[in-house]
Amino acid sequence: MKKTASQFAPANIALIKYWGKRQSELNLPVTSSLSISLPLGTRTTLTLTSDKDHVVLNGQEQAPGSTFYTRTIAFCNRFRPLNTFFHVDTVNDIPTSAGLASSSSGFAALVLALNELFEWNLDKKALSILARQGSGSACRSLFTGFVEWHRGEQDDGQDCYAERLDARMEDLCLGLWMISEKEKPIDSRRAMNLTVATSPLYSAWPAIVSEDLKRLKEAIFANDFLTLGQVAEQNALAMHATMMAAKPPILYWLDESVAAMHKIWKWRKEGLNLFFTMDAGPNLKLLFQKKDLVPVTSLFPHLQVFSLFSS
Ligand code: 2P0
Repeated sequence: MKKTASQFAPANIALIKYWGKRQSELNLPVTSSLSISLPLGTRTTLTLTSDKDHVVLNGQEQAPGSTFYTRTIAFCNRFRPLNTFFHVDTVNDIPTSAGLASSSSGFAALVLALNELFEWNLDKKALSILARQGSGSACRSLFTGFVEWHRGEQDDGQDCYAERLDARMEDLCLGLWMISEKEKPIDSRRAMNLTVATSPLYSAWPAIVSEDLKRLKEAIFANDFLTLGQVAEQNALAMHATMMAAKPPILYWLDESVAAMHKIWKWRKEGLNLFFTMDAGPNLKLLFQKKDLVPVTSLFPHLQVFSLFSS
């Protein structure tokens, strides 16, 4: 056992969304999903102390009882040695709770840091299974590139893990179009549970995902950007449709989100290969190819652009 450990994990953006659990305790999803990792993410430094637990997020001490403190310490408790306390220092280079998947990189970085601290030497599959128990989408943040999270069949979740797809799309770019960094009105965990419990459209979701996942994987392996963009955009809209039909309805979009969608559709009609995906928040993630960087950034000034496979 070491005294301190520090690890980084990338944030990931789902192209085929995870929306709904078949079992909440272990975060077992109703469907498989597929993501792309960003160069941004979370660095978590763990130190064992004899003092008391401390959780620091982006330089700010978190109050015991706050959601972030409670979820982090509950996870650490599973591995706590006798008479030992954790100092958890987490730095996100993406806004926390802005629908930019910071809980995904957060739990992945925490699991990687625990693995280093306690010298478990677990493989990526085992780490992915552990990270999933902190937050479902975290299991995809153990990897770079395209990542598939397998739904699995078992009740114990041992076949429910993520793995990297052996494929690249060299010219793929993702642009973050920030509309609001404010805390969202309902967190994604509650929103997905409410959707499963009350949305009459949810029963259509598993079949949508299985068809979209098949088409997306074919597109990735064929280096077919247009199909990738189309499928990712349709899948995101279908997810949002299921939640709009929940009772009460869940709508993360703001006026500016809808305006951005119309702008994208207008320019696509004019021949620009630009698509979007959206998560549990008002911000858009634009998908395009490197060759279109100039027209896309002139339409969306101050877009934060990531070239996903270039390094
Ligand atoms: C995703 N989201 O696939 C989807 C799309 C949000 C929209 O995974 O309850 O924080 O911790 O398993 O992983 C966000 O949900 O939920 C999420 P829990 P999580 O990225």
